[in-house]
Amino acid sequence: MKKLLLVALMLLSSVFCTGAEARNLAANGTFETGANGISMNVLNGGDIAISPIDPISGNQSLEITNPQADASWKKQVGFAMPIENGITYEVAFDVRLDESPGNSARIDFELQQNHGEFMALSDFFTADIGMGVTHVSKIFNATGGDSIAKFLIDFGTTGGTKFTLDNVVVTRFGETPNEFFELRVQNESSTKKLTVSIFSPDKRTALKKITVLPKNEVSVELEEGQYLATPKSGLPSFKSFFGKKNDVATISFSP
Ligand SMILES: [Ca+2]
Repeated sequence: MKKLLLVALMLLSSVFCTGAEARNLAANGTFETGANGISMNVLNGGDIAISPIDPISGNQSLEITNPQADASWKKQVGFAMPIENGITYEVAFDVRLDESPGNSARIDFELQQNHGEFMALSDFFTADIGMGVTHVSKIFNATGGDSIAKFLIDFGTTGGTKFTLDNVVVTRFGETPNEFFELRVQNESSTKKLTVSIFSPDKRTALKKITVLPKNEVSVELEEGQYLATPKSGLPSFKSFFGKKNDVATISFSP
C-alpha cells in the first residue's frame, strides 16, 4: 500500500529557513566569479578556461578541450580544501559533453589527500559520459590522514573532446542531524531543471526510483527513515520529513 506524502518547499520562505545547510568546500564551484584558486593541468594541449558561452547554469561555466588521448590527469581540474580524516564526503558536479568523436568520453574523479604529490586516496571513480549534461555524484571516505585534500576531475583520456563543467559541490556527508537517507533536490530556477539524488550512508548508492514530474516536481519511493530535502547550495531553506517503507513522496518547488 502506498501513501502519498506531499512536501511543498517554499524556497524563499523563512518558514523552513534554519541555516543548517551543508557548506560547499569547493570554492567557486559554480565558476560565477572566475577560476581563482582552481588548479588546472593542460599538459597534453588544449585548454581549460572560464566561458560565458552556453553555460550549464548561471552566467559562466568551465570549458575544457582535450585534443588528444593521453593519461587522464594530463587534463585536470582540482579544488583544494580542508578535510578531516575518517569523515565521509559527498561530491557532485554537472558535466556536459559537447564534442566527442565517439559520442561519449571517459572522465575520472577522485578525492586525494596531500601525500606529497597528491597520491591516490582510497576511492577513485571512472565514468563514461554521453553527449549532453550528466549529473555525477559519489560519496568518499577520507582515509589518507591529512588535513588538506584536492577534489580532482580528469578529462585527459578521450581525445577530440570538449566538455563543460559546472556546479562542483563537496560537502560533509551526514552533516545534517537526524537523517537516515538524504534526499537532495537541486532546483535550477532559470531552466526549471530538477536534479535529485538519494543516498544511504550504508549503501553509498542511489537508493530508489526517482521520477521527475512536470513543473518542478519529483516523486521518489521511500524506505523508512528521516529524509532531508534541500535546495541547491546557496539557497537558505530546507525541509525534513519522515518516510515509511513503500511511501511515495512528491516534492514540489516554488522557485
Ligand atoms: Ca555556473
